[in-house]
Amino acid sequence: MSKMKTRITELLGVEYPIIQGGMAWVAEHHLAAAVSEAGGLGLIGGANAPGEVVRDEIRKARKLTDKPFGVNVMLMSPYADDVAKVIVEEGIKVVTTGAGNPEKYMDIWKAAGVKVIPVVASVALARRMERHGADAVVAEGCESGGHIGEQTTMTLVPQVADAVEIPVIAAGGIGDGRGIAAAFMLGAEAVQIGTRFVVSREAVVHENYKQRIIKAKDIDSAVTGRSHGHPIRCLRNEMTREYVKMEAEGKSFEELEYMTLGALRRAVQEGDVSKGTVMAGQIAGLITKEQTCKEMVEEMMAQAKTLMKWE
Ligand code: TUI
Repeated sequence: MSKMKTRITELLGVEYPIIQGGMAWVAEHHLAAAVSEAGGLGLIGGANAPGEVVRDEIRKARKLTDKPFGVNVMLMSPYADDVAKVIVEEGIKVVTTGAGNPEKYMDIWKAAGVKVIPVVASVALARRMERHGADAVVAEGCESGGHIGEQTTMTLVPQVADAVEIPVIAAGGIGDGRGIAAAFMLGAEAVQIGTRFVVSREAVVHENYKQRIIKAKDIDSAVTGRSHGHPIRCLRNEMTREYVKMEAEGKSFEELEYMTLGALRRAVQEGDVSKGTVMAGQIAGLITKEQTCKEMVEEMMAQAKTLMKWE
């Protein structure tokens, strides 16, 4: 299949305008390497892991691929400072950030020649990131799984594309070639895909978690934590029902946090998809089978190219 050139494919040195989401517990070295090998940009998710764990993941990914891959820094992590340093020490060339404002790391990353791509959920943060030297932004709508903002992808992407000169990567609700084509129509020059890659053959994720996504219907998505300002999108289950009940009863942030502590790891690694947190985007209902990352990328790109009449 012919390449698809945009400012993002040039910036990242990748074949296809697809980057992988930096999903906590899911985006480890096998997945990152597989997405990069498929011609996209794989990412290791720093999540809440200490710097040394991320360093180890980077080194393991390097053994699996010679292609470029990046690291996602979850800015609410207590180890974000450490991970930011490890990225420089390990010579990583691309960073995406989530759940915060990465300004304080911009100087060290730029000085080390790292391409910085903050994930934003608003026009204001996109503008601010551009002023601080970001190379691109991911405009992530609330269709995404995990920690979300308020705007939908349909409304956020064109507004961010109009507000900044740097290239925009669309995220949230994209799971096939139609979503990619739509994102390009909105002004994006690449897409970030999360949920579909969770069910990839290479993702080291418990089979129950993959099956829960594969079986999900359109309306199976829920958002917990809105009342205390940390909205998290995941699939409905016993945990979300109990959470919503406790939220309605006005339970404190601490009590709610305690309930979800470790719940994502329990779902991803142990397969507890009833009491664990099954983070996934609203596009889960569209995802019907496990495939390799290469099959996914090629299928999506072929469909997008036909729709956009690209050669
Ligand atoms: O970061 C994500 N998605 C995530 S992070 C995550 S791990 C986690 N676990 C428990 C609690 C919180 C997080 C799971 N999913 N996506 C990128 C994203 N960033 N979405 C929204 C934002 C965001 C929101 C507010 C970025 C910046 C922001 O404000 C920053 C500021 O200071 O203005």
